[in-house]
Amino acid sequence: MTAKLIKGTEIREQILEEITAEVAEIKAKYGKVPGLVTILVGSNPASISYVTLKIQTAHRVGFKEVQDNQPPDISEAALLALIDKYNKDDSINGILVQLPLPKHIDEKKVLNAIDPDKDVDGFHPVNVGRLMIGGSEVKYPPCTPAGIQELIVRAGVETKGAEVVVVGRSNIVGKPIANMMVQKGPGANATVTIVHTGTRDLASHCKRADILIVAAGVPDLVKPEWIKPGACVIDVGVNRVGEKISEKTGKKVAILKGDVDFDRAKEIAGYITPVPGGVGPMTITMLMKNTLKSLKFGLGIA
Ligand code: L34
Repeated sequence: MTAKLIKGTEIREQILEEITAEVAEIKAKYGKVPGLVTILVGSNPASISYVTLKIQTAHRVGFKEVQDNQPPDISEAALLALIDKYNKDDSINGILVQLPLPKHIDEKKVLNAIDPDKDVDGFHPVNVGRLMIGGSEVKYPPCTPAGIQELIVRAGVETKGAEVVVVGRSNIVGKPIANMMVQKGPGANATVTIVHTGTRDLASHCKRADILIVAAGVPDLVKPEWIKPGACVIDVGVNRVGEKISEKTGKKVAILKGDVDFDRAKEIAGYITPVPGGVGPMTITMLMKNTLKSLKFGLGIA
């Protein structure tokens, strides 16, 4: 059996077209476009790559986009002051501070400083709380989990009553996606298990999963024997395992690998996301969706 590929790059196109059209409509009617600022501290190669893609996508859908790069030794106080500046800037609807931050900066303090109304990452405790409550309380679902849910729904995979196993308990992916899948409502209503480094028998849990969501950051962690035949496998890992020369550009690029042994897993799973081209592009797409939503909240049309 060969699994159906869930292509984030394809699903992205449709959603970005919808966003582009809506941005144009709002611009014509209200004279405003969504504004997104990405704050990048230092020069982590993965972060540079993701932030560049975010800014390019924002540009493509007609947003005002600001890429604010800061040196690795920026003080915490200076970073907090910068966030305050964008909190007060009416042309900015979304503020994103790319993670991870250098060790001398308290990540929690930084995330808490972002105005929850502009927190398009959905990482502020207020938005985390809203997500936990669910339903109409949710303003900004975090981008990677929102992208995962969208992929599952658009692939036509039934979630109601499904056994969902989430591997990993990060604040960015594991905890929020588990929380979203357990809510009562469409694209959710599942029975959810979170497994992590403290779990006694990882394999036995994974084997039960109708939908297996893997966000551990460990290349090839999930073995094909752990996959239930026909299951939907969502691979959130983007592990940089080496470098190669790109055929397209002739430049050095990272070799990316997921958390799942893709080549063998695809022979067992019913659905599977590739890395790259699966969850990653959806993360960026959902960021655009949240930023547009932020402008709409401001205009009273959301
Ligand atoms: N604040 N920090 C904040 N928000 C986020 O939502 C993130 N994340 C994670 C890291 N730090 C963050 C991202 O943006 C991970 N992440 C992310 C974003 C995009 C992609 C992967 C992870 C992505 O587009 N991946 C492509 C390959 C890109 C490449 O070639 O490097 C893919 O096809 O998987």
